[in-house]
Amino acid sequence: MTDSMSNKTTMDRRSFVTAGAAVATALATAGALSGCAPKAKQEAEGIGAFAPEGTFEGGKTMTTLNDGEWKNVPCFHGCGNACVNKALVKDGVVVRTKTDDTHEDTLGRPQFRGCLRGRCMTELEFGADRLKYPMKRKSWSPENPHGELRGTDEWERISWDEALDIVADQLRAVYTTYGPRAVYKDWDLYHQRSPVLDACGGFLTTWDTASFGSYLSDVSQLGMPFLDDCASRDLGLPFLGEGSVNDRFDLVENPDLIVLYAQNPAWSANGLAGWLFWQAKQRGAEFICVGPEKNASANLYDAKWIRLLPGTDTAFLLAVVYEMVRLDAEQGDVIDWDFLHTYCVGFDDESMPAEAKLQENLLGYVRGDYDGIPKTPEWASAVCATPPEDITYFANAVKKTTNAILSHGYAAGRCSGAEEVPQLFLTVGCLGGHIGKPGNACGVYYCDRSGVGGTMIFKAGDPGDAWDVSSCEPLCAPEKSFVSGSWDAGDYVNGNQIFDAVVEGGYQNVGICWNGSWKPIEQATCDIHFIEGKNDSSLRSAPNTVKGIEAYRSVDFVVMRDYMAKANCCYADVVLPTTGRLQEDDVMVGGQGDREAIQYFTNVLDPEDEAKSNRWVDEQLLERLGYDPSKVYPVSSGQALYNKVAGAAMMNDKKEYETLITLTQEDIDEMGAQGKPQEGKITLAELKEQGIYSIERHSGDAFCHIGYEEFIKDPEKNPLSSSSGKFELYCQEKADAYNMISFDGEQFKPYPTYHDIARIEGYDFVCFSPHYLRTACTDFGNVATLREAWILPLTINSNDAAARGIADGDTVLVSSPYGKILRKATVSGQIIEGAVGLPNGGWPKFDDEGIDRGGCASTLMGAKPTGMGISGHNNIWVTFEKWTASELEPDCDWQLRVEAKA
Ligand SMILES: Nc1nc2c(c(=O)[nH]1)N[C@H]1C(S)=C(S)[C@@H](COP(=O)(O)OP(=O)(O)OC[C@H]3O[C@@H](n4cnc5c(=O)[nH]c(N)nc54)[C@H](O)[C@@H]3O)O[C@H]1N2
Ligand SMILES: Nc1nc2c(c(=O)[nH]1)N[C@H]1C(S)=C(S)[C@@H](COP(=O)(O)OP(=O)(O)OC[C@H]3O[C@@H](n4cnc5c(=O)[nH]c(N)nc54)[C@H](O)[C@@H]3O)O[C@H]1N2
Ligand code: SF4
Ligand SMILES: [Mo]
Repeated sequence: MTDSMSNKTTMDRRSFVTAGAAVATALATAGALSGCAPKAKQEAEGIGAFAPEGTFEGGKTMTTLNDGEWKNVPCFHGCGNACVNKALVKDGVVVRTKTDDTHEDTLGRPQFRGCLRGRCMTELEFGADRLKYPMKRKSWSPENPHGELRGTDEWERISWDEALDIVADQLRAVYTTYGPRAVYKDWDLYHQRSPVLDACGGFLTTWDTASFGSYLSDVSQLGMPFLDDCASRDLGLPFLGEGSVNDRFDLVENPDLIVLYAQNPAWSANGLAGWLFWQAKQRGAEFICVGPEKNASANLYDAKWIRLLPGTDTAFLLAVVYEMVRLDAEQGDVIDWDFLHTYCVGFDDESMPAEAKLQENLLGYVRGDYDGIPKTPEWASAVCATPPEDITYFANAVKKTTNAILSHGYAAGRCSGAEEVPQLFLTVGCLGGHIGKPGNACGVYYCDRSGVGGTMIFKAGDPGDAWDVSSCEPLCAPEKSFVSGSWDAGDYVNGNQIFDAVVEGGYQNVGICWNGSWKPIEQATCDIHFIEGKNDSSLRSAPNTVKGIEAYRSVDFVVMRDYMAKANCCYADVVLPTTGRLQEDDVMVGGQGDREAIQYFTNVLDPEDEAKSNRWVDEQLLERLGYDPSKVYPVSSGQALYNKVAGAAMMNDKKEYETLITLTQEDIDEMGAQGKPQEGKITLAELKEQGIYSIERHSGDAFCHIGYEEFIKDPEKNPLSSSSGKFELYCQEKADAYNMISFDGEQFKPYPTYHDIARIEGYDFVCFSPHYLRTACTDFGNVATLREAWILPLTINSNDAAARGIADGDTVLVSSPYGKILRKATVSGQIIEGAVGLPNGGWPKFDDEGIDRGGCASTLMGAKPTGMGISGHNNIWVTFEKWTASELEPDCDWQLRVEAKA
C-alpha cells in the first residue's frame, strides 16, 4: 500500500459506528421497530442499572456524573471481542456506564469500544430478573415430583440449608440407585466440569457442532486440548488459534480483496474486529460477501453480494473450483499450480498421495470424470440459486494474481450436510495460493481475539485451582463410576440427541470429536433421572426446544444454578442463585480476550441478596455428601487470583514473556494470598484504575504475523499436522473418520463431493439464524433495554411476502414439523427468494396453544444430526403465513422471571 493510502487510517470511529448502526437498523428493523413500546424500563424492584433521568445536560458529560467509583466490567460475552466497559457505582447502585476512554483511538493502539450490550453488562447481572434467593417449585417433592408442572408451577422461597439438603439428598439417591449414567449435566459447549458430580462418580454430557458446525478444529480457541485425529486437523486446515490468519496490520494494509464468506462482522463482531474491516475498506480493499442475505457487513463495506440458499455452499464451491479450472485454461494465471503441487496433496493426478486408495480426485470430480456430471455454474445454480454469472465472477475474483483474504464465519458449517464445506473452502484458498503471504489468508478473521492472528502478546498466570477428586469415594458402585467429561471416557451424547436420549433412553455414541476420540458409531442406552445445569440455556440454544421441555418434565429432579432467570431455570425444581462475573476480581486475556491487551475486572457491587459463588455451593454440597472440600479445592480463591495476576506476562520484541504487574506486599495481603512482591510494567493499582493495559503497535513491528509463513518458507522443516504434512485436498483420515461415525449413513470420499440435502415436504422455505446485535448468543437476551433497542424480526424476500399477502410489520406464524413461533415480518429485497432469516436471540415463551411468542429459532429446529453429527441451525425447513388471530406483544414488554410469590 502506498503512503498516501495509509494517510486514510485515521478515519473517525463515529462514522464507523453510525454507519454500522444505520445499516443494521435498516436491515433488521425496518418498519417493525415502531412496534416496540418505548416503555421498557427496569422495574423498581430491580437494582437500578441506570443513571436517574435528567442527569445529562445538553449531551455533555458533567463532572457530577463522575461522582462515585468507576469499576471495570470488561465484556467477555461470546461475540469474539473483549471490550472495555466501566460502571460508575454510587451508594451500592450503578448510576452510569461507559466504554473505553483510556487513551486516544488510533490504529496503532485502538480503543476497545463496547457496543450497546457492553453498556448493559450491569443490567444483565443486576437486573430485575436476577436470582436473589434459593427457590423450590411448589409441587415438587421427592415422593412425587409432578414433573408435568415444570414451567407452570409456582415458586417458593427456601433457605440455602433447605436447598442444599434437597440437592445433596437427590444426588445421593440418584448415584446409589442408578449410577452416573442417570445424571445429565449441561448441554455443554464449554466442557465445564463439576467437582461435585466428579466426586460422586461422573455424569453424562454432550459434544456438539452447534457453534463451529463442520469447522470443528476451531475449538482450539476454547483452549481445548488439541485434536490430533480430528478430521479438520487432518486436512491441515487453517484453524483459528495461534496464527492461522494474518496480523491486523496486514488485514488493513495489504489485501486487494476481502471475501466475507458466511460472515457478518458488522453484527457478529461489531467491536474492534468489525472496525478493522472498515479500516481495510478505507485503505481501498474491495469486499465480496457470500450468503443468503445482503447482510449489514455487505452494506457497510459496500460489498458485491453473492447470493445463495443456506446450506448449499458445497454446490456453490464445487462450481467455483470448476470455473477456476476453466478460466485458468482460458486465460491463465487463475490457479497457482506451484502452490497446489508444493503445499497441498490430492487436487489432481500429479499431486496424489502415494498411498491413495482411490485413483480419483477433486479435479476429475468437478470435470465429471467419475459421475458424468460436470460441476458447472448451471449445475450448481439449480441447487444454490446463485446466478451462474456470479459464480464465474467469484472464481475470477479470487484468482492467484489478486491479493485476497478469504475469511469465513461458521454459518455455512452450521447446516445439515455441511461436512465438505471446510475442505472446499480451503481448496479455493489453495487454488488461488492465498495462504502464507502478505495480503493473503484463508481462515477465520474474528470470533476470537478481535480479529487478530498471531501469538498472544499478553498472558495471565495459571490460577492453579484445578480441583482434585482423587480423595473422594464415588457414591455409586466403583465399577459404575465414569466421567463423560473426561476425554477418554468414550461415551457422549451428540448435543442434538440429548433431549431424545432423556425421553427415549437411547442415543448414538461416537465418542467425542474434540480431541480426536471418535469411535465407531454404536447405539447406547441411558436412563436419565437427574439434570444439573450451571448457566445452562439449552432450552433456547439447543435444537428442538419443545422436545427439550418434554425431557425436562420427564425426570425426577432438575437443579439449575444461575445469576439470572433463563429458560432452563423456569423448568427446574430447585434454583440456586449464584454470583456472576461482576462480583469478583479477575484478569482477562486470551479466549474471549484480545491478543494485545490485558483487562482487569473489579467486583462491581454486592447486592443485599443471597446469591453465593459457585465454589461456595460446591463446597457446601461436597461437605453434605461427606467429602472434604479443602482436599478438592487445592487453593483459596484469593490465591488463585494472585497466581493469575503474579504470573501475568507480556511479550517483548524478542518474543520472550516478561513479568507484567508490579505487586506490593499490601496487594498480596489484600488478596489473602501467599507470595512475593514483584516488579513489572504497571502497578496493580494502575491496572485496576485503567481497567486495561494495551500496547502501541505499528506496521512491521515484532508482533506482525503472517499465518503459515514458516510452512510456506520451508514445508519440509515445518510440516503441518496432517499425515502428509501438507494441506490435504484428498484426505483419507477425513473420509475414514466421517464414515466411521456417520449418523445418517451418508458416506464420504477423501476429496469433497456433493451430498443431497433432505427436504421436508410442505415446508418450502429454508430458514437461517444470523447472530444478532441484541444478544451474544444466549446472553443479554432477557435484558429489557436491548429488547427495546432491537426487535426480533423475520426477514422475508419481498416477492415471497407479496405472494403470501404479507406486508412489512405484519405478524407471521412460522411453522416446522417441530414447533411454531410468531415474529414480525421485515420485508426486504436484500434476502434471497426461498429463504427466511430469523436473527438468533429469541427466548422461548409458549402460549396455551403451544405457540412460541418469544420467537426462539430452536423451537423450529429438529434434532437429527447428519453425517459427522452436525446440527442444521442454518437450514431449517419451514413455512409461514400471516397471523391475525392475536396481537403479538413486543418482547420488551415482558421478561422471563423466576420468583417466589411474596
Ligand atoms: N436457533 C439457534 N440456536 C443456536 C444458534 C443459532 O444461530 N440459532 N447459534 C449456536 C451457537 S453458534 C452457539 S455458540 C450456541 C451458544 O449457546 P449458549 O451456550 O447457550 O450461549 P452463551 O451465551 O455462549 O453461553 C451460555 C452461558 O454460559 C455462561 N458462561 C460463560 N462462561 C462460563 C463459565 O466459565 N462457567 C459457567 N458455568 N458458565 C459460563 C454464560 O454466562 C451464559 O449464561 O448457540 C447455538 N444455538
Ligand atoms: N452480535 C452478536 N455477535 C456474535 C454472536 C451473537 O450472538 N451476537 N455470537 C458469536 C458466536 S457464538 C458466533 S459462532 C459467531 C457467529 O458468527 P458467524 O459465523 O458470522 O455467523 P452468523 O451470524 O450466523 O452468519 C453470518 C452470515 O452468514 C450468512 N449465512 C447463513 N447461513 C449461511 C449458509 O448456509 N451459507 C452462507 N454462505 N452464508 C450463510 C448469514 O446470512 C449471515 O449474514 O458470532 C459471534 N458474535
Ligand atoms: S458484546 Fe461484543 S462488541 Fe459488545 S461490548 Fe461485548 S465484547 Fe464488545
Ligand atoms: Mo457460536
